[in-house]
Amino acid sequence: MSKNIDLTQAGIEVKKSACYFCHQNCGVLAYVKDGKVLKIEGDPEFPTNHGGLCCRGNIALQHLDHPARINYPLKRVGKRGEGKWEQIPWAQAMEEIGTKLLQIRSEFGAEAVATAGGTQRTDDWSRRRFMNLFGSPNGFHNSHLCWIPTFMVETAIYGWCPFELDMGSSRCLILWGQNPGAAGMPEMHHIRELQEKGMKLIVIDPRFSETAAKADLWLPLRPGSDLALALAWIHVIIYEGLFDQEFVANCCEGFGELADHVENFTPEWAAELTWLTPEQIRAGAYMYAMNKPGNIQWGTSVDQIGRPAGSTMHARAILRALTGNLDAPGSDLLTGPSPDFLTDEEMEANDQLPEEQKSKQIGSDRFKLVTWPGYSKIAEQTRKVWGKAPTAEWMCEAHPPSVFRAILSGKPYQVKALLVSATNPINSYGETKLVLDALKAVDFMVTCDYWMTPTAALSDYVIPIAGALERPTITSSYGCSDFLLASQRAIPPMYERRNDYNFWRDLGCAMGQQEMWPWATVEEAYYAKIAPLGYDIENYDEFVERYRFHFPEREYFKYQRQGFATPSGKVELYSTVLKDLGYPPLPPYIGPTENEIDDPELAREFPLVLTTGGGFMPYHHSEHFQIKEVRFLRHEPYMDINPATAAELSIEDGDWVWIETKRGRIKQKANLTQGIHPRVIYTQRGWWYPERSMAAPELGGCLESNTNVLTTTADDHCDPYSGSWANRGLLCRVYKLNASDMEGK
Ligand SMILES: Nc1nc2c(c(=O)[nH]1)N[C@H]1C(S)=C(S)[C@@H](COP(=O)(O)OP(=O)(O)OC[C@H]3O[C@@H](n4cnc5c(=O)[nH]c(N)nc54)[C@H](O)[C@@H]3O)O[C@H]1N2
Ligand SMILES: Nc1nc2c(c(=O)[nH]1)N[C@H]1C(S)=C(S)[C@@H](COP(=O)(O)OP(=O)(O)OC[C@H]3O[C@@H](n4cnc5c(=O)[nH]c(N)nc54)[C@H](O)[C@@H]3O)O[C@H]1N2
Ligand code: SF4
Ligand SMILES: [Mo]
Repeated sequence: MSKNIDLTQAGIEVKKSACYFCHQNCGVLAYVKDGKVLKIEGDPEFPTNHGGLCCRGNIALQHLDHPARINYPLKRVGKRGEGKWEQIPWAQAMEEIGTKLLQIRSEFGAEAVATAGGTQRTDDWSRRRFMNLFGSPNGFHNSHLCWIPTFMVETAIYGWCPFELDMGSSRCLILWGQNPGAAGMPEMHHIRELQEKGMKLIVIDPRFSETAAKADLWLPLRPGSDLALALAWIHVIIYEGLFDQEFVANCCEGFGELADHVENFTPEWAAELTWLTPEQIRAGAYMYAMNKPGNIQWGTSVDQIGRPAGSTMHARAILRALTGNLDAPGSDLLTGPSPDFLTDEEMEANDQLPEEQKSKQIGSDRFKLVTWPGYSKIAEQTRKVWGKAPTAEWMCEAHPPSVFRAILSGKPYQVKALLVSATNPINSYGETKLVLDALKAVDFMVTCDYWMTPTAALSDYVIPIAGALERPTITSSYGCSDFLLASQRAIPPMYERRNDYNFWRDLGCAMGQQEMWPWATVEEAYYAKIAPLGYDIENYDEFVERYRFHFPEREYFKYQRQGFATPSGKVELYSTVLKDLGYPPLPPYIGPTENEIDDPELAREFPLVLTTGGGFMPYHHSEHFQIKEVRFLRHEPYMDINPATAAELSIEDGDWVWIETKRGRIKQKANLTQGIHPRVIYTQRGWWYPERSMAAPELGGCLESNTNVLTTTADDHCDPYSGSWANRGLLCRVYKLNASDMEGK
């Protein structure tokens, strides 16, 4: 917008909004006249994107009033999945849904109602609040695949999880299964600047990803074998004397036991398991341990490797501690939850959920870390030191695959209703056929979304949700970081769309929860959240306009003053929290969820190693497939295969191929690339075809190219600590489509 025009005189307001199409939440300026957004652009003053927006951020206006958006509450009138809907008023929808949920509660108990969520996109503390007041412990997300297990393992070991890296003076950054080159562009820009100042970059990724291409050291390991690498690094750092002797002596418990434990985990031992050479393994350990301070950035991969995930997180956490890269300038910071504003946990009303109901949380008998048993233990420690607990929504959840199984089997008890908000489980949860069966079988389902997704299409009610430009946002990692960034609505919600907050509040009020929902709007709730900051402001919008951010003063080495939030007050290399929960106190070696060494017979049938997902441009999970400006950029699904492997299988570049695991098969097109090991296959995630019929059984072609048909959620494939399931490090086979398969292609 030209700087020469007097915007006020022209009747144009500039609103400080944010993009919500990925976690980066880039700052957006929205130019609004007469209630209409005329134009958007990146906010040049925003600290992360500095005015830039990616191809998704740039289509916010097309998203706002896209013809396929759901604008009014829809009530099913035909059979489930038939695609026949009646438009009803918002209040009627809340009334009817509320009545049904109360009926279910009186007949089957509150625990018969579950909620499913996705990655962090909304004010999920309000969902938790609703569930606590209703009395059900069975809320869950697929964030089991996305940092939550990492957070809880690390918090068990050193009392918080460093999700804030102090990279400014870092000399070495490890991106462990992380690819900001495609999944976090603003962060990638920052990393490139730091590399220019001399920071070394290590990338651990089986693919020669956008980020691996910029690394000083690229470690292309076998998918799912991260644990062997981490254990071998611990071995090298201890036995070659590279550890920080002072930090270990003063701040860590269990070093002697750890040294004994890793004695045989040599680089030579790990080489066979990781497909790296002992020299590559040593080079990584040397680079990290000898270039201090350094960081290990979290990436989703380790949360997604299933069975060895928890142990891998433990081993990775130990690496930070051994090198003293914790809470020191330039290293990984233990910030704790904000003491200055109300965290999400303080908005959740967790004290309203009776103990008896907590004990019914599905999966908490087996997967203890991210359910009430582990959460309570960890929250008790963090409260002592930080004065606050981690967010319970996300960190304390029912085990999703077990809830889907409960719907189908009635065990441990019947689950009758599922409230789905901000997720498309058919595409993004594991083992799609299980999810699909459960969604078809559940008695009552409500979905809150922008679009008629395959999941929404199977629902009894679909609730229209307001998008990024229609809602205020507070960005604060899973509701428990020490900083916040605040943005405002550009315009009020269009049509009968509402924010997710209003859905949970209005539903709660329709069921008698009025007294517990004092804030009529999200802005009022946010104002309550930030009021303790003590700014001279009258309302939330004023905070956004005048301040927009709250970044506390950095304080390093806080543990010297307050200790670590663990039972001993030290970093527990030997973890008593894990031990008390029945898990190994030191990280045992566990092979990839499916692998050629433990199961050679399976490997004969499925000789290739599969890794699924990894964010890729232009999509965000299963979103944006209906927006032509985005779809145009990549209109068909692709899997990566090495040309040598493709030649053996007579596959040419661009051929449609089947990718098959024990769970099922899907079609994607072959992308022949040297950037992947000859024994590894990488599939794209998220794919469905909104242009096809959304009625069952087609449901937008949701099984055809959907990589989660291939993944596994069997109990013994899940991480025993957290229950996260396996998307990476599986066994598969690949073959060309035959003539009859090609119909319609
Ligand atoms: N195989 C495999 N599976 C994976 C992954 C992988 O790498 N491989 N990655 C995992 C990861 S890291 C994550 S985070 C999850 C993501 O999983 P999900 O978050 O479930 O992602 P989506 O499938 O895109 O579903 C999100 C839905 O929410 C809607 N939506 C967006 N914003 C809002 C909002 O504000 N309110 C409401 N009510 N709806 C909204 C979108 O339209 C979309 O339909 O997937 C996981 N699944
Ligand atoms: N474009 C785009 N950006 C996104 C998203 C998106 O869907 N699309 N999703 C957002 C979300 S919710 C999240 S959580 C972040 C996640 O972003 P990241 O943490 O970067 O994780 P991914 O992109 O899932 O995977 C990163 C890399 O892991 C590699 N990898 C695969 N298997 C393994 C393995 O077994 N071990 C190791 N070490 N590496 C492996 C993949 O090749 C990939 O390059 O991205 C966010 N940004
Ligand atoms: S989708 Fe693009 S513009 Fe939007 S927050 Fe993510 S990186 Fe920023
Ligand atoms: Mo994620």
